[in-house]
Amino acid sequence: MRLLPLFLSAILTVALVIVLNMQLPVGNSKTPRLGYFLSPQQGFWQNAESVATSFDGTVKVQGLQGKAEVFFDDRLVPHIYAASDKDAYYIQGYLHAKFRLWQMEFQTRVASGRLSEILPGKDKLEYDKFMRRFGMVYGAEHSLAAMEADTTTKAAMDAYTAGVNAYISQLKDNELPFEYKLLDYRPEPWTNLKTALFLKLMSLDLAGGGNNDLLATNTKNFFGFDKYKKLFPEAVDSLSPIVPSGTLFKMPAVNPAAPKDLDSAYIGKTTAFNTIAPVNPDPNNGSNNWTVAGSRTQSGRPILCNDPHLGLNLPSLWYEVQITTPTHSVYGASFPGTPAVIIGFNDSCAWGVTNSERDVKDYYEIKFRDSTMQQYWAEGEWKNSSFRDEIIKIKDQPDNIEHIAVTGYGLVMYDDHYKATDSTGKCYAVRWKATDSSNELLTFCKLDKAHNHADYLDAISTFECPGQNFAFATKSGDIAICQQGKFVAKWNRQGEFVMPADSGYRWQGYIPNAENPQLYNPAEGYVSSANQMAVDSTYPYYLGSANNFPPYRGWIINHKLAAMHGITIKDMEAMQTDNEDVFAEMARPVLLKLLDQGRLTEAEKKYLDFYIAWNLRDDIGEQGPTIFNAWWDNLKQQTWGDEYAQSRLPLQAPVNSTLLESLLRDGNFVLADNINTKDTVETMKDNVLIAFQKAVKQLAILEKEGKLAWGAYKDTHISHFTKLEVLGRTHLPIGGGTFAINATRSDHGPSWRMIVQLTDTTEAYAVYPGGQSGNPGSKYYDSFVDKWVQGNYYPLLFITKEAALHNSRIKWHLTFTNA
Ligand SMILES: *C1O[C@H](CO)[C@@H](O)[C@H](O)[C@H]1NC(C)=O
Ligand SMILES: *[C@@H]1O[C@H](CO)[C@@H](O)[C@H](O)[C@H]1NC(C)=O
Ligand SMILES: *[C@@H]1O[C@H](CO)[C@@H](O)[C@H](O)[C@H]1NC(C)=O
Ligand SMILES: *[C@@H]1O[C@H](CO)[C@@H](O)[C@H](O)[C@H]1NC(C)=O
Ligand SMILES: *[C@@H]1O[C@H](CO)[C@@H](O)[C@H](O)[C@H]1NC(C)=O
Ligand SMILES: CC(=O)N[C@H]1CO[C@H](CO)[C@@H](O)[C@@H]1O
Repeated sequence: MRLLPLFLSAILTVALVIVLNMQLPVGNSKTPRLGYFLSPQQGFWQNAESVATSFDGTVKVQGLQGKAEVFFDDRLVPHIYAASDKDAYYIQGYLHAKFRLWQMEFQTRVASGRLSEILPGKDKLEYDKFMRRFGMVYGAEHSLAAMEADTTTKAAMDAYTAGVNAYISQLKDNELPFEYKLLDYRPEPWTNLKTALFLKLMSLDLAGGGNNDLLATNTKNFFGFDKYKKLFPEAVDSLSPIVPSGTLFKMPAVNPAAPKDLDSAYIGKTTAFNTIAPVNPDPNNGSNNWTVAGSRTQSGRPILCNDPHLGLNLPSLWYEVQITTPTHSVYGASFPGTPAVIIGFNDSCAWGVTNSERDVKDYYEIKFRDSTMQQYWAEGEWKNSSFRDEIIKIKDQPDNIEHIAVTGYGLVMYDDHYKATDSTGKCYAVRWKATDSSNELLTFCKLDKAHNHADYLDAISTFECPGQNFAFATKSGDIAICQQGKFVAKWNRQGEFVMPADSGYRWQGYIPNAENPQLYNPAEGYVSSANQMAVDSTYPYYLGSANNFPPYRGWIINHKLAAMHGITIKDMEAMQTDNEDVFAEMARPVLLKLLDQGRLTEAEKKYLDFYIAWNLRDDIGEQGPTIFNAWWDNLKQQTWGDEYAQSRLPLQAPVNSTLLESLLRDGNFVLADNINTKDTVETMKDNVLIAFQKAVKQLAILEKEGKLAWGAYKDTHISHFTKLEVLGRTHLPIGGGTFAINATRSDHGPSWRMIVQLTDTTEAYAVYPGGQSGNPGSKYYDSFVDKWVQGNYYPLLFITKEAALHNSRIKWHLTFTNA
């Protein structure tokens, strides 16, 4: 019952959070039943789990093909031994529900725009509308059809759903997860559609790249296309791509033609758009992964490393599991909400996944004939639209109906009823690849069973959206990487801005899988990806503006790997938690060159000295990263804040690499002048000085507050979904940063660190910032956090059933039999 004091303080906070964040009406009958929440028999007290809780037992269920055994190890990782794949997925569903039910359900509620049912409030309704109009449910329905048309994935989902529901049906009121009691609702039955919705939520989160069409359109209109191109270039100088420069690419199979009216109808056209999509995935939802071949390792066998960087939440996005059936045996990270292992290894191979950041959604301007939206103008004629009504149920209130027009250019997301923009009556449709039918689950079901490179290629071949980099290695010594997805073959800058609904602007075709960026046993002896552009500019297809692809982590990983030999697991651990800040390293010489040090006061010089003395690592106790961040942020503001302040509409800002590379080229930047000073023309020298002086003022305050050291300044935390502070872990003492391989920011970072060495006996290590249980009253709620904070790993136990019976790390035994 270690969490009792925590819960006492939680009660006070709960009331506040409900009032402040959840905006429930206060003091009337609609507040949650606090009496129920506090009741000793039913309420949250029942969720506290004793440290000595046993997970032994026998569960009677229906529909298993055979008896199944689950052995939990000392970290509460289940090792599932089942008579068939179906049984294993059934038990995986049961265990996901047993340990993570609220999270699974809540995430699919978010995905399907159903928050208002449990949490009324204008902000929740806005969120729900966004999800519906963006096509989350529409897309999930299409994917579900594809997943159910395939016998493998249909069987996996059916079994998984039955397993989740078996748990829900056995759940007693007093055992309901804490969050249900807090928010006063009950779980509903799981469905295959919910699994599809969960996967769509991942597509949305990982579709960070190219998500700024509306902002980019405003920005292009505000500056004009010529200046826009300088602010948002197509290439970066410091790129170290996944496929090495100099690789010869084949002639492209698809040659998209740019429309003839490009200048008048697209690039030069101005359309004001003042809405920003309320849900913008973090552009840093990225990751690192790399694989080194036996030629570079001490063991002579490949090592694969993966750490997907995502938002840090408790409970974690991941749930660790081993699944063993007569057809396969696999270990790794799974998604509560989805059957199979997503990132992991088996006896033959290991794989990891990172985000491709490619642009998979585009917006079209739609002109309707009248307000009924029944006909829209496209390709020189009036075309009929169809409709989709999305009914949003609101707790204790009448339903809200979103009447959404469906066009040949996608769902009409923005119209007169939703964030209407200008008086011209124009509407905007969104064409999102994830709303097409595709079967991403099949990829993971097949990877779990893969033995060799051919199996891997077959497994990933059906993966369409969101594009991912799949890193791969086998015991036989193969290494590979592929940026896989069904990517649209685009003409230059297609889909960067809102497009007219006309044939030349449609998606004209897809890049064949064989032409996706990929490597198989390259001479370099390693493959890696870290969200950078996958290829250089000789690749025959347009990838999207360089804005979407941060180059720095990829640069440092490739440079380090190229210099390493005799690599061991310890080397890889050290590299995954490496804090070298390569962006700061590239920036320091040019910043110091541009800074007129003669004009600094003594007080300012003090901070400059700290900065010069900095070892260029984002280590926890360093002051340099804080000084650099403050300086750089002020520099951006000083450089373009004046121009951006003049816009009535929201704009998109250039990325760090664009400014830095411009400085490195000629010490200049296109927006250097301060347009508010009419008589003088400022240069970047002026901006660098003013920015430093402004930064020092902020730094002096930080220093007084004791926050000059990087760890204190960055203040990493892991929040519970409800943002209840007592349920999260705050003020974590860790280093790392956006540009370091150790990409830990304040609320974002490596979500599953895994290292697998493919020796005869697989050696695998991993850690994630969470714990196996979603119950805040359990000791396993956050049991891995400290290890993760220290940058350490757990050795993973991948064992046969016979070995499990005698292994000292196995603590509990749960048997499943048919009732
Ligand atoms: C590999 O890197 C890509 C980004 O290039 C990222 O999307 C993916 O999650 C990474 N995979 C691993 C296993 O870290
Ligand atoms: C991606 O980033 C957003 C914004 O930071 C965050 O809310 C979301 O949880 C991230 N996605 C995942 C899967 O962590
Ligand atoms: C469009 O709808 C109108 C009436 O709603 C109908 O008369 C017409 O045949 C439809 N056109 C097409 C191409 O379906
Ligand atoms: C740009 O650089 C600043 C450091 O000054 C950093 O805080 C920010 O996260 C960077 N932006 C991106 C998108 O990486
Ligand atoms: C890297 O990040 C981890 C947290 O994930 C942190 O514990 C560790 O201290 C960092 N490494 C270094 C060298 O700071
Ligand atoms: C630890 C474990 O379960 N190993 C199994 C991995 O899969 C192979 C078959 O592909 C089995 O032979 C191993 O026993």
